[in-house]
Amino acid sequence: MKYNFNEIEAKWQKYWSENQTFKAENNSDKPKFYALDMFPYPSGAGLHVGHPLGYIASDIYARYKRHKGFNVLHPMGYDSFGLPAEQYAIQTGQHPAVTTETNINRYREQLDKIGFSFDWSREVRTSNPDFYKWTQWIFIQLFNSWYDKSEEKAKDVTVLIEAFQKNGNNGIVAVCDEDTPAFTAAEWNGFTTAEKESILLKYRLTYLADTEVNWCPALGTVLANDEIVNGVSERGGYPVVRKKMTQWSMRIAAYAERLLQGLTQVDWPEPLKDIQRNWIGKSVGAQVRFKLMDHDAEIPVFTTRPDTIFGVSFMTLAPEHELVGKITTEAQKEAVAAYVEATAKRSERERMADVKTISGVFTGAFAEHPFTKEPIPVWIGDYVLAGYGTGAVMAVPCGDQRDFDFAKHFELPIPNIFKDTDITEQAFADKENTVIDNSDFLNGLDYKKATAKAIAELESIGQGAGKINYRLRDAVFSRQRYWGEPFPVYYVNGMPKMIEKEHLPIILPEVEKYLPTETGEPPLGNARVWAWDTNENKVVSNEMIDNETVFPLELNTMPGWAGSSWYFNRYMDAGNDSEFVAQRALEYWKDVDLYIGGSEHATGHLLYSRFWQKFLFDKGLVPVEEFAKKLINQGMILGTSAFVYRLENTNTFVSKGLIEGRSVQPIHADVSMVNASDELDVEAFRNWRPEYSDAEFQLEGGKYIVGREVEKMSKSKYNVVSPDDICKEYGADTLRMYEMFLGPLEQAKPWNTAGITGVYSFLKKLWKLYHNGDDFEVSDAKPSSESLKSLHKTIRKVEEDIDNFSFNTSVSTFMICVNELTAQKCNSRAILEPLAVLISPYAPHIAEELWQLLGHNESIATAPFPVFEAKYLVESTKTYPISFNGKMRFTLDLPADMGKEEIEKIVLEHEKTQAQLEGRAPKKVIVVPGKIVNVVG
Ligand code: ANZ
Repeated sequence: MKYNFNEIEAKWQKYWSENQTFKAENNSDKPKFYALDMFPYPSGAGLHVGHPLGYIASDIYARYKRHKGFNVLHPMGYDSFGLPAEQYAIQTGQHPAVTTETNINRYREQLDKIGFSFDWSREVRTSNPDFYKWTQWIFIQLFNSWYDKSEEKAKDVTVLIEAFQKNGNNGIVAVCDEDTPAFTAAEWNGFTTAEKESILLKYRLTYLADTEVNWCPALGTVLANDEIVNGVSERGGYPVVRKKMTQWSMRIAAYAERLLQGLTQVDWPEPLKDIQRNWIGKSVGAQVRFKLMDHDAEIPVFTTRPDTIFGVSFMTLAPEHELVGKITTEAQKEAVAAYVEATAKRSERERMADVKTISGVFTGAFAEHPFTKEPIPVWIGDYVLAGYGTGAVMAVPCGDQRDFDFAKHFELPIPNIFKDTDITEQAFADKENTVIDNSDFLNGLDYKKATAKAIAELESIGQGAGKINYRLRDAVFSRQRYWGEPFPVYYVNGMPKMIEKEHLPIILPEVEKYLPTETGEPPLGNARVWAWDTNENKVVSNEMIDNETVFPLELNTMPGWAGSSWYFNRYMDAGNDSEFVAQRALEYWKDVDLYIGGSEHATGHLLYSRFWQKFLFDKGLVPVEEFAKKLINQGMILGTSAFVYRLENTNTFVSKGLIEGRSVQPIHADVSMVNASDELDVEAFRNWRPEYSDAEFQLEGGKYIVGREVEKMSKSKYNVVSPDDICKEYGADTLRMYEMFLGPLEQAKPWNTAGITGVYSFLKKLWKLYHNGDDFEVSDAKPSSESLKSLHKTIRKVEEDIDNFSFNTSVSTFMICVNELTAQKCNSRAILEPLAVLISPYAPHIAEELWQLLGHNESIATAPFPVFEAKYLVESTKTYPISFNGKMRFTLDLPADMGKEEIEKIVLEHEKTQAQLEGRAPKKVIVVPGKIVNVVG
């Protein structure tokens, strides 16, 4: 019987689906294992062979764990809100829900063909109301919570209100303390409801605020920092400008320290952790307040070097700093205004990246040095960022490169406060190891001591304190989009109110147009039925808005990262209609044991979801603080693009070998038109595009040879290979094994379809082992010791490999094993049965088929993993070198457990020994068992 993979694979895919083979149990005595993939955005282009790489790896692991006796949760779903469906809707009028559904169906079909062991009964889609109902609910939980710094924990806002009623905000330690005025209980109780609400908004974990946002006019939306690459939008590459808008924000900055500390608890790749650490950007230093001369105001600055306080010779404010307007003198007004306007046009990133251009303007104002009381000129300069620290610096030109450059440029004084250090040397990196000089009470102290002393002195005069600063900013949570989760929020006199849980989900309304309105409101501004009736508790027509019982609903939607920040919890109990997850399910599954996905989510999804998880943990809603114990970033599969070369301004294409010295333009050709020898199917190329229909070709040796280049696999580069084609031609088992065979999971590697035949032949060879000609045939005879050795070597290596996520090396181990068993003509059931289980995580269809042929009635999925036994690897014979007077003359294979005397006897009787001795009697025979025999004669 031939290895008919098409038939076998279809048969088992049907079997698995009908028998719900991979359905995970929420009530099980087995230990749990949760293997998760980052769920895909279902794009219109479908999957290419790069996409399933991580899914195959996690599937191998999930299947392996089932063989090992675990109850495995291996779910899949769709991150189905997002921009592409919306942009398609803008262009075609097609409802995003419709395109999303079509794309999901296509994804599902493709995934099914690869034979994943997903529990589809738990599928989630972030755009489904039964899912986003709970996203809305979590948003409400965040709104109803504040962060108690004294306990480092989120708490209910009702606790805060009670405290305010009793003691005002005295004794409350919250993130917003610096910009929240102190009030007493009496004052609080005297505030109007609106005043109370606006104070509470400063504490809530999600809050409305006027924030400076990254506005992308072309996309008509706000973008998060991680959605901007090199100053332009990641999607589409459009310019981004800064703009003030009222937006929902998430107080992720409150969790900065815990997000940092939590990294020590998880087994995630070190480079990814580093990216998160840098993004959080912890700096230890001090906040120092400089009094302004001639104004009743202070400039607070954040510095990491309070020890350099006596080196301050000027101060610099960010041009956007709120004091700039107040303190600028008449004489400087014009210059300052012009400078402020010029910087507004530059993005924060541009300003950070630009270290060469030195620019700034003097405000005319002076601050007073906290100790010397000397006047310090106050400048503005765009190297100081408005959004970091306090947006102002104490400039120390002898300690900081940018301050130094600025001082030189504007001829400001550069006082030296370091002992035995020539400041023109610019050894800034090493200033921490120097000793302070010219600094009054800090003289003679090293960096550490001077820092502590400076902070203590600042505290004693009431002008500063130690401070830790984080670069992590609160995350803007509003998007001016249609295809996202609606907020469960309506507005009463401009104040946001939450809709109660019983009335969720608030379903996305229908709109006629998916574009912003003419008045610049987000797309939901086009909805006619988008008002909240507080009597009926339902969404009603806008015409009914009376601002008494019917109020306008929020027009923004949530960002792409909302649903993905908690979906992993939903899989534990996906169908639950009354809770986001039942506590019992959470207690059993707890967290993700293995999470596989791309490293590009380091500062987006993987940070936001850690933040939400910590919040849910604080509220007692989830049992663990970190949602994923282990994470692996799979490397990208690269495409091998093909290029044709067009002679400039002609329709003539020149074969690769003939292009030298000619002026040609390389053009991507679809790789499906090129064979393994890089030869282009010229007819197919002519038919590809109308503009190539009359293309001329200059051939070499009668062929058109294309150029090849390895690039990111992408539809736009025409280098994508579809998994469907591979499955059709070679089968899913071959695809799965080949994807693993390409190289280590974490590394980037080019796809090369030509290499796949090796894996395909291997599976045919495996199939043959179980067959005699056309007939399935295994024997019940005792296996040979060689076969047992081949099998157990393989068990040991494959188990070790899977445990180390080294899937590529297992594939070659299987190849060696099958070659050995073939050479041994092994067809023993005792070998071939465990072999089927061993290979089933990698090639599950063929394994199931063989398992059935071996006489089993149940799926192989939970058959116990073969147990390695070391005894089979013990060598049964030993090759002895036989020496005469120290010179090796020949070798002899003897049983490994043979004793000294017997060895000596056999060696001496051997004809080659007789020939060496030529009748002489040996003086001595030295036998080292297991090693060597030396005859001294
Ligand atoms: C005085 C000083 C002396 C500083 C010295 C450095 C060296 P990190 O580590 O990134 O936190 N700074 C503070 N706020 C800033 C802002 N909004 N824009 C640009 N620079 C700002 O760096 C903190 C240091 O960066 C602070 O310490 C401040 O300069 C500057 F020898 O203060 B330093």
